[in-house]
Amino acid sequence: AQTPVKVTVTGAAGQIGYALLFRIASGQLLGADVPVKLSLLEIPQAVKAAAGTAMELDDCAFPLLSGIEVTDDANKAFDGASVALLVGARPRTAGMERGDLLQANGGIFGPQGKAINDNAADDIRVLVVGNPANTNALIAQQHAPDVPAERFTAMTRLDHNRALSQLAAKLQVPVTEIKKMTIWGNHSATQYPDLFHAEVGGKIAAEQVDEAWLRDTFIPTVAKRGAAIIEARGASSAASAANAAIDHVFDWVNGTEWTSAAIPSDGSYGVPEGIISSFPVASRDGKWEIIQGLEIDAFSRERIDASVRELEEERTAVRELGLI
Ligand code: NAX
Repeated sequence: AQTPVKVTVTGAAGQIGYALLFRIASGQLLGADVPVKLSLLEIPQAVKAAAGTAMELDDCAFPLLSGIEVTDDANKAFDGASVALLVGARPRTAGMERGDLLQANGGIFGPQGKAINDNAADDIRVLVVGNPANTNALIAQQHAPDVPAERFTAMTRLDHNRALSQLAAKLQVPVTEIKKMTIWGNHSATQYPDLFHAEVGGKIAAEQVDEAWLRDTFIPTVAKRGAAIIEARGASSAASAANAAIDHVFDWVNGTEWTSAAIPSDGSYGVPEGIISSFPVASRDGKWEIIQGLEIDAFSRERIDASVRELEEERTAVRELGLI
């Protein structure tokens, strides 16, 4: 039988953790034939709650789940890990400045990056979900010099899935009719969901909707969907975020022709090298590749540039704070 793959989830006692762990254990993260070992990393105050979730995971008697550990020790949690889902983060609270937010997250993602560097398996793949996800991924990556830089990614798959769903509803087509959707830039309100390369029934999506809807409804609805969920549910997206994390890792490992993921830029499309920005990507042989050769018109250029500028500002800020 295949050796179980170790998957580490941080923030395991949180709401995304609760929606995520059962799906990993049931085989949806890596495939229905891949046994997994789970490692749940939490802060000391939340270890007991995470252990409670571990009891429930036991109670599912998942055939693919070969073991669970719960710990507040990052070195132990990442020891031998092949997949790390970094979900736990310091949220922005009232009155908090961006610098405070980045500082607090630097205190989490710097040490976790080092623990990954020192302990993870050679094939480690990291997905950062905790916000600000792109910059947290950059911080972790910069503390893991021995891990190939491209193994650090951040999640824009939820934004991608939201864009698919909004467009499918508008055009009254199944989501499966939509190809080549792309989210560019930062996982923030500046993100750019691009309909100029997306295709519906083989034709460009932007040509099938009116420009006002695209500009004034579609883009802001996708970009602000997180806030709308909080407003409606009284809590932030959890099951949909967990679902997107599953999609991201599954496609990374098993391959896809086209999706969106925030990966380190190689300079493509004018995005400064090293910045962890969302791109149209394919996954081949277990590696993300930026899809090349797309023509970017002025409308898209302006929006991609604005989001990338925000990422550059975040990178400058974490440099000035000495976090990278
Ligand atoms: P919760 O507050 O429910 O859970 C977070 C958990 O992380 C808590 O149990 C906390 O104890 C733990 N934690 C904090 N610091 C930790 C550390 N140093 N090591 C290990 N665990 C630690 O938040 P939840 O709703 O689960 O959201 C988690 C993160 O996902 C947030 O940063 C949130 O902003 C982000 N999101 C990102 C999304 C994306 O698309 N990239 C969408 C959903 C979500 O908003």
